[in-house]
Amino acid sequence: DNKNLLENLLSAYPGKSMKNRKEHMMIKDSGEEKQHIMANTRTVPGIMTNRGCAYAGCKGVVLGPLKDVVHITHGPIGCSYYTWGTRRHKGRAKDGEKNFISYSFSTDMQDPDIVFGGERKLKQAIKEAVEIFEPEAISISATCPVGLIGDDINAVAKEAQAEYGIPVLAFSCEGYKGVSQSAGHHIANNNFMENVVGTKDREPKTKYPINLLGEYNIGGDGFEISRILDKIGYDVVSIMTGDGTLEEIKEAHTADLNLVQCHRSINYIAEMMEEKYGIPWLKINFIGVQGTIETLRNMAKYFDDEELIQRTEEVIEEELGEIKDVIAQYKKMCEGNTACLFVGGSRAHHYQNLFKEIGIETVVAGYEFGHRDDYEGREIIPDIEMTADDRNIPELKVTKDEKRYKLRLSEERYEQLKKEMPLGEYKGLVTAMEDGQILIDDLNHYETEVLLDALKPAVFGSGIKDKYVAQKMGIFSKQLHSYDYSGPYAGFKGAVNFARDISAGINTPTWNYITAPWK
Ligand code: ICS
Repeated sequence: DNKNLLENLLSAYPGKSMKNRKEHMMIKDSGEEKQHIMANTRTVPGIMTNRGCAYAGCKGVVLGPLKDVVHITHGPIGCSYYTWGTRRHKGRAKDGEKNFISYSFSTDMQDPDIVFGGERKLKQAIKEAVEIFEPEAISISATCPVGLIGDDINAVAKEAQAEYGIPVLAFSCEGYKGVSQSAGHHIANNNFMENVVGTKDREPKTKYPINLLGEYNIGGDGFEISRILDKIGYDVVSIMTGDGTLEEIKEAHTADLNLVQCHRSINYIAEMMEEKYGIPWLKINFIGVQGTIETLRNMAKYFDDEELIQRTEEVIEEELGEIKDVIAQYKKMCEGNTACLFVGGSRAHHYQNLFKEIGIETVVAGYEFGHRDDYEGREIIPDIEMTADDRNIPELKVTKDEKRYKLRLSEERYEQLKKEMPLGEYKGLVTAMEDGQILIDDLNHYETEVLLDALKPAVFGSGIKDKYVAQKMGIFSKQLHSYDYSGPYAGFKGAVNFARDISAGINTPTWNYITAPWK
């Protein structure tokens, strides 16, 4: 059984590593009162982890999708090159908007810059970017050597901002600032709150102004979500950050509700905006048909408006009518199979719904860099011990903005709604799992092979770093980060794309013809 499986897996480790890795595993047992899992701690040196760095989380994940900003990577060329287009966050310029998504900007630091300092090169890069591209803003992201040699990117940014009259934001997101990309999310969140949100006012376009947080338009997910929200009549003030602009984030404080898709990467802003401007946040999930329906109904209920509730039901009915039969068809081809999901900090949870809708059960799930609250729910936050790594990132304290704070819900109504929907709440991945199933944090290549070999799932949902290991073992691997050049997978139409892709991947006879190169 799974207990033996994990014991066998662990037995290959030397004592200290065994103890460490054991804490990052759990077999769900709802009979136990409180089950814990260790997360967001350093990977054991020498282990092949799938994690990224703080720079990846800041520049690559949170900043990168903003299309009106020239994102300058201050560092050696590799950091910029490997974050160039690989995440597949798409951007489409609307009227008058600028779009630099397809570019990659770097100071291309060389040995002399490391020895004598790179600030001059950075200033020159900003000058060129302003002259050639005329962006709405510039971001500077630091890579490891910048912090090590002590280039003062904040001073350079300040000077450039004064000289060119556009926002120039500096992010001290050196790769080593945290144990994973998660640290970079936090650094980006803090800077947006300090320097961007609340710097421009705006009148709502409809009665329902909202922000969409933690949605990055991977493979066009955001295009599908926006299509649905527009159809119902929502006014999307800003998106953080898929297909988004910095201009819109300036106005984000004018929304009446924050939707949180990816809790891990953006919960800091959601919390701070509630504190500072009084905007409640709702945990949503646009992955999966049922998730999408539930999300839309919760949103309508939040605004408590008959017209909106009715319109929501109309749209749901219309959209469902278009996809129901197609999905049922694919379900027949997938039913009874199992999946192992190992993705970032939210998708190993979100995608379980979508798999379930085509009859596939998730038997192992884990995050690369989720925190304990992403597993166990936000109620665990007060119990999480701060480590030296956590203290690397300044904890930003915000207070009520007396001028712009507005109470959106009475205290009673907030408490009432909280009972009916995840308002200001995320319950975590563990709740999605069944008893006996495995949760595993910061999974590595060795463990991947052992688990796949023993459990032989029909599909392994993961990323580029382990995709081909799985496929050489004869197991279909679907990249749940980049979607393997496909997508969108969100919303109603996305669910159809997903069902089609998974069904094709599972049912292709290819897997029967594969002999692993090591066999
Ligand atoms: Fe959030 Mo890859 Fe998101 Fe998540 Fe995050 Fe990353 Fe991607 Fe993955 C992400 S922000 S890049 S939902 S879009 S860092 S797929 S936690 S690891 S699961």
